[in-house]
Amino acid sequence: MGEPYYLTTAISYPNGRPHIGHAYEAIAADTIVRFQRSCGRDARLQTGTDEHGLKMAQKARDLGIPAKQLADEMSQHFIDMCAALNIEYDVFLRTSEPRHHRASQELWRRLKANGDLYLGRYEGWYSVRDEAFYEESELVAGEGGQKLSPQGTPVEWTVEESWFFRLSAYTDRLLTLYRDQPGFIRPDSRRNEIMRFVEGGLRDLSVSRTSFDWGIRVPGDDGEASAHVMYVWVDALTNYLTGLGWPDDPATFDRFWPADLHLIGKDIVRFHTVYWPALLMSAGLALPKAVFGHGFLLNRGQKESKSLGNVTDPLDLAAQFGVDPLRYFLLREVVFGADGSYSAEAIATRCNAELANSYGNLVQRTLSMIFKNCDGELAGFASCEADDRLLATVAEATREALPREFSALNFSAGIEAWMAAVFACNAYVDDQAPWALRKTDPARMRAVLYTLFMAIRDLTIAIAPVVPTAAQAVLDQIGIPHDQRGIADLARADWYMARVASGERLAAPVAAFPRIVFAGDAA
Ligand code: ME8
Repeated sequence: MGEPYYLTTAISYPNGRPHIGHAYEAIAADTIVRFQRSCGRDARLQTGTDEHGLKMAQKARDLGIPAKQLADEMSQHFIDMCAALNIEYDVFLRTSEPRHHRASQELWRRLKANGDLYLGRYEGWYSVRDEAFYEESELVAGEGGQKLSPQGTPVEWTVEESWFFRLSAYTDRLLTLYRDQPGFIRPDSRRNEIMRFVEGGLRDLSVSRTSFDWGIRVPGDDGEASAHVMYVWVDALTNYLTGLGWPDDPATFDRFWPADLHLIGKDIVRFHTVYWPALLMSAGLALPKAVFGHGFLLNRGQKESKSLGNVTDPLDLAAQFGVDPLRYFLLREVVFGADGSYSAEAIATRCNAELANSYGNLVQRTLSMIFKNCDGELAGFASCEADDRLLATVAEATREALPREFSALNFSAGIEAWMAAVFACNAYVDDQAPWALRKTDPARMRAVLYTLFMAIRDLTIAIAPVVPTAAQAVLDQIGIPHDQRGIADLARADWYMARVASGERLAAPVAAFPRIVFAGDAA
């Protein structure tokens, strides 16, 4: 078994159906774990739904149904989204599960035992939409002068008896963490933002509520029922531990904790890099190695909203363009960490140029020529000398550049290096014109096709984490066994020798990426 690698996404609020932002995060996370597995690691992905709190309670009340029913119905849409987008998670955690209640209460007991919880009275601004407390100084004025959170959501004045967590006591330890581990908060722009916030001084955090009961009960002394439920973020963050079986299953927990990466959006970096490490320090648990705050996806540059009428269902996009093209587009088009924009035209244009016309065409014409001109026989290649220069270009892109960039979560840069190698292969085909060599120099034609065949193997294995279904179909056509499809296996040629030895022929190829035709397509 390879080295463990534990990746988590945010757990989504199931107060509505999944939107493009949820799909984006899930696709990025799935690509990371597939890439880590391809490199030989024992990678584990956890995702799920964040089902408690006022936001869920209010939505359920508006719909006239119990909160649990809302959570049950909506979380199923998130599970369905993962299935539709080919997200290979290991755990889908719902915070309403009993095991999660147990874990959250255990965390609470530890904070209490450490002397970090005390009873007080909360008076301040709260945003239900963000499930967050804000300082007066953070608020901005909306149209008509009403107060809004920095995220632009409504806030209400809240006065309530509450448990407090001594966050202020962790200010120095948090600043030391950010200084000693510069990679803890990524990208750097988010790190600077958080450091400024913490340097400004931290107040103790209100961590329980008494005005509603849709949440996890605060454990009372001597087992008596408490009137408090936990602040939803305390319970939500604990999900990362619950999914590893904490506190009941030390074997899994010890293997995978601390997490290698919490992948989240930029709006919730504060919860993950200030509150979460402080809670873990108090509970005596190790801290995650890194938190990455990705950017927001915008629909033609605009935030999606019901009032603008521009809300896109990610599953409609997947149905229209295909799951693999959608995955490819999102990771290729947007610099990971920055905000990005998408539109149907942009998806079609990008995928047609790169997946259909470049990579797909390379595969299709190479395999067709092997099928037609060589009767699909690979045996004839055995004595061929490959063109080392082209293969060196491909190897550099697929064994070095793409893995290096993907390890650093620079998906667009990794794919760009890969694309440059695809272009080099297509230029090689045009230059060598193997179709013309059939009559004039059949031995040379075989050498050219053999070179391309090996290049396609590398290119396909490298890009498989991004476009898993299409890549697996190409690897099936080429005949690489399932257990030899990793980046770690790129140098192996034994599968090829085995194919030659068995005398198996290549079948007529099936297009990996047909051209996307869509209504707005002028071509
Ligand atoms: O924040 N583009 O849940 P959530 C990209 N329950 N990402 C986006 C986005 C967009 N337009 N909109 C949202 C929560 N996201 C909490 C998390 S974790 C312990 C609790 C991202 O359903 C957002 O940043 O509002 C977050 O990472 C994820 O989608 C879920 O958002």
